[in-house]
Amino acid sequence: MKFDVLTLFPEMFTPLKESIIGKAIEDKKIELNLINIRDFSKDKHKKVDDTPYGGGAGMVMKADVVYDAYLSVKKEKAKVIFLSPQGKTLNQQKVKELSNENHLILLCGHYEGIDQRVIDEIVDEEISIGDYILTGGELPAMVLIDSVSRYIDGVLNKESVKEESFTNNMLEYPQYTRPEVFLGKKVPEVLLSGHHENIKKWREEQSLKITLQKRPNLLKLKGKEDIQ
Ligand code: 4GM
Repeated sequence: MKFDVLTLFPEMFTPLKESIIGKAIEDKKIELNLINIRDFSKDKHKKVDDTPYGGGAGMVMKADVVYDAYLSVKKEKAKVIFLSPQGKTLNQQKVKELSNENHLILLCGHYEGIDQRVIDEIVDEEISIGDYILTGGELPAMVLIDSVSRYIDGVLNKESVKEESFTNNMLEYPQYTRPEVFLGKKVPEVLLSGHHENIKKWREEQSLKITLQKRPNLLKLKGKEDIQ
């Protein structure tokens, strides 16, 4: 999977170079290409934004600068995603669908927004990470890259993807490790029994109980918007 990110703040993506995603980039399982939109300003002051037509507060990113940044990475088969509060909310189903693409171009806005004409011209899909406003699309782009990369072969071990939360719309059972007693609390006996069938049954019961308690709506989706 290749991610091209069009942004005014490429340095914001440094955290993706850590941990599992960092390793996936090193191992060439995913490719992260950061494009600084400012490099495409033709202006001698490297201006990328201007005041909105019709008046009002804030600045608007200029259509021609964003378009030239896009042309520098444009490919026939790439899907262009604009991270915006107006988009469809990202969920695990969508994450999985996106992981089947080979090339995503992520457009990150800042200031008050981007000139609508370039959005209409280049964007295939508008995605939001939730109903709240951020100062830019960079954090949403990072959330998308992280969540999608987990489904790319060789990024996680297969067991982790299979057993995690939201698999079949169920939350995960609780986990325990040494010591056997912590602050007077003992690890559930069944997990020490070595009886694999009982352990499996106990974990399934826990998953169901926790899902009912914390996210009952997920159960309603069972079998409808299935994740795996
Ligand atoms: C307005 C238009 C995405 C604001 C375009 C971006 C929240 C989300 C921005 C933009 C954002 C979200 C920047 N805030 N909920 N702010 O996914 O890029």
